[in-house]
Amino acid sequence: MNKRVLVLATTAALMLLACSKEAPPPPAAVAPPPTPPLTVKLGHAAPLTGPQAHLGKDNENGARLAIEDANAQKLKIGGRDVVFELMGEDDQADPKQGTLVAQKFVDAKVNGVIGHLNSGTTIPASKIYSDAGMPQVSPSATNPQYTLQGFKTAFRVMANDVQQGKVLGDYAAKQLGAKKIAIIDDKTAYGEGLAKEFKKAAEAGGVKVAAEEHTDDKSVDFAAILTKVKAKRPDLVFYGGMDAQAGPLAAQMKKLGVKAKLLMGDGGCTTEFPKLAGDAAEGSYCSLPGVPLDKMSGGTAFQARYKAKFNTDIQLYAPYSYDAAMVIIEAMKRANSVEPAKYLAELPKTAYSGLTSKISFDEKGDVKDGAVTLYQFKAGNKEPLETVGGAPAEPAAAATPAAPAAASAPAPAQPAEKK
Ligand code: ABU
Repeated sequence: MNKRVLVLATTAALMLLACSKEAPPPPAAVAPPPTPPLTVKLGHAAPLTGPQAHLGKDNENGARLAIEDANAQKLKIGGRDVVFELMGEDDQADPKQGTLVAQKFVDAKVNGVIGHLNSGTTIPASKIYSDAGMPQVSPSATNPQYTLQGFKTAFRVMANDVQQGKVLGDYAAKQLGAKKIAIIDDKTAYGEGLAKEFKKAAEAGGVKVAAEEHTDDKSVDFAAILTKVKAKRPDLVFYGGMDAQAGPLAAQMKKLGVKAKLLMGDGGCTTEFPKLAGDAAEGSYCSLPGVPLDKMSGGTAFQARYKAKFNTDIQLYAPYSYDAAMVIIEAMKRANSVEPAKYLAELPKTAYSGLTSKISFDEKGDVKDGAVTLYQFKAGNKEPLETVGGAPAEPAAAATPAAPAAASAPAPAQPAEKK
């Protein structure tokens, strides 16, 4: 090998060595793992055991349908995909249990609360939510006190009992022509409160209250009360309480020969009432805040969907529970945040064309233009008689702030300043 060949071979070998030491090509860029969706928990509280379990389940079912619809929208809030989840709790319609459930929701850092069902639980729980800055929308608690406490966190989507009691009292005096009546209530925040408002309006209409009796929300034997009532020979009995008592009360009125019309508020205006009362339900009257289901925007379709999914009929408040959940979700969308401290400011600006009505709130957090409908039970079904107040629902399910509609229902007492 001559010198020239040797140089060339050495150079080639060195080049090969250099090439083999070159850094390997960088690995292909790996996409970062996708950010998981943000889970947004909504608390729902209602009695899921005991005599009102069917109503509590009805409320919960309504909220579940709302969450199903919200999740189908594949929402992005605050730049994150969100998934809504319901945390359902049983407050047993018991005020003390209601406060325990409220504290549980606060400790679990839920993003908002739908509930509670009963005024007796909603009112004490509302203080806990207020202290925690937790938005609360009740679908069904109708005692006026709930929104008279001045809590910035408290809202409801149905007319209250100042409105309902007035409609019932007027109806007893004018349409039913009652002259002498008996009033029975279950001593709960709801039953007693509604009876008080009913009495005020009935007396203003010239009706004489001949008897006032009280039971509770667990009793089913009313013989002693009805014996006293019968002795007064009333032409109408008003019952303030829920269907679990109203049903047996109606049956026992018939059995004992109390020949008076029976008039009830929303607590007795349920699918369950005629099942409990049997043929004594026939001709009974009741009221329900809001318009009849078939007058709601999408009410008939909601009813069919509810039945298909849960294999049972709507009892009472499921559409309101649906709207309560949607009002919270729409406020989160407008605030672009699921944080209670941020979206709470949007709730008073609600102008949501919901299932039950066009929902906006007055300065207390009560729904504006709340309607009340009167019904009569005929052949096991409640048939609408007339609707007082209310604004027509709109078909769109969007929520943009709009000019407040004028209130038409009787004005309740002035609230404390919202705090
Ligand atoms: N609105 C009647 C049932 C719920 C309540 O206690 O107010």
